[in-house]
Amino acid sequence: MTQAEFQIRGERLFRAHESLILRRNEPLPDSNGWFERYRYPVLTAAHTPLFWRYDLDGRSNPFLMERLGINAAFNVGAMEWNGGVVLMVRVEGVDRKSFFAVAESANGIEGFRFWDYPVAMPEGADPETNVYDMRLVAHQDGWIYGLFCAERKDPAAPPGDLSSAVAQCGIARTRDLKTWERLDDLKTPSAQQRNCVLHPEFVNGQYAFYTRPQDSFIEAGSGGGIGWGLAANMEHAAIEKETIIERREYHTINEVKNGLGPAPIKTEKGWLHLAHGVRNTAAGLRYVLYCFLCDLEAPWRVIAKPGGYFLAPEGEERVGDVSNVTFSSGWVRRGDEVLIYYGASDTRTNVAGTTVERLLDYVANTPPDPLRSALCVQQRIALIERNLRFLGEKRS
Ligand code: BGC
Ligand code: BMA
Repeated sequence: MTQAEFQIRGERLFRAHESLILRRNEPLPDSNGWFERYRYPVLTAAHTPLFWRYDLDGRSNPFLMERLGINAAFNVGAMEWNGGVVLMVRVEGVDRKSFFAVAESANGIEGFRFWDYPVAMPEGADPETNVYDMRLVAHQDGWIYGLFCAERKDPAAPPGDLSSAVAQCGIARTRDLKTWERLDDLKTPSAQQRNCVLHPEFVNGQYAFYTRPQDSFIEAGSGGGIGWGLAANMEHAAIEKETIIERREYHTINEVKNGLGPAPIKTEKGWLHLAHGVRNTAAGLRYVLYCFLCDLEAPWRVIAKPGGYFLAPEGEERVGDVSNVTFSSGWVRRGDEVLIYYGASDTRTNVAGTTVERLLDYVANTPPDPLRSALCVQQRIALIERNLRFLGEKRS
């Protein structure tokens, strides 16, 4: 490659990257009233800075090739930051290892730009192989906590098994999202943990956690669903008693697994939750998002839970490294507005917009899953009768 060609290729790369970041986003025409999806993903692998991937020096990289490729940018934590929005992104290299990096935008729907450096998360005494899916929580105690999955190869796996792992909840805290203090992994009565989330307020003077106990790496097994437990401190957080507050059910959207998404949003009607539910199919696992509401004073008590999913993979979201997956670990409340960030098929990050008022109406007035076809038909007939009566009255 001549110097001139190198130059032209470089300029083209930078122009394309900049126009991707400056691309305007727009809400898609309303679907069913629960939320509006935005047209474009807010983050993809291509959004990561070119200087994270290329060696930009023609002497050491005469072909201007990528030296450290990025595979995906998904499953983000989220919070407000200086009047804008920051996402704590699960960035995955082409080597399959994930790490965390902050991307910031003024309005939360477009213009996300990564900070110059990814997070250099300190390792603990027993270094993990992979970290992913951080939930960011600005806690009442003044710290910003990141809870994430820390995954290590299962030491008990037989020699030929290079897949079995042990998943635990890693914990770190920061004030500026740049310097992180690593704390002990969360201790619970369960063999493994994924999808642990810190409740933003003290409960009875203690730190409160949502957990997701599991027997082994993939199977939730006897781990019946989303758990709840208290810990006296964060430095050596240990939950002695883990109670299941949101159970998996046969033949529902979360029959195989479920887990909390982001930390709940506090409203006057209760704590609003977004979770994921997983079922198995002949085509593999299907991950969808669902909502429920918990009591304001007793956050471990579910008081409303609409039947079925809230958001499921659609269109190109359905396809990616792990297809048929929507997964959320971050949302942001700005006034009445709520921006829901969700990973699509373990590849990219999308956003949907709604409001607290609409979400509260949705959780309060969407009928629960009656768990049997016959009862589902009755539920629907009740709606049809009400509507036909109403339409008849309107006509006469
Ligand atoms: C992957 C996660 C996945 C988990 C369970 C991990 O190795 O990194 O994305 O959720 O396995 O399948
Ligand atoms: C999980 C999660 C996610 C991922 C999903 C689908 O268990 O923790 O990281 O999106 O599997 O692969």
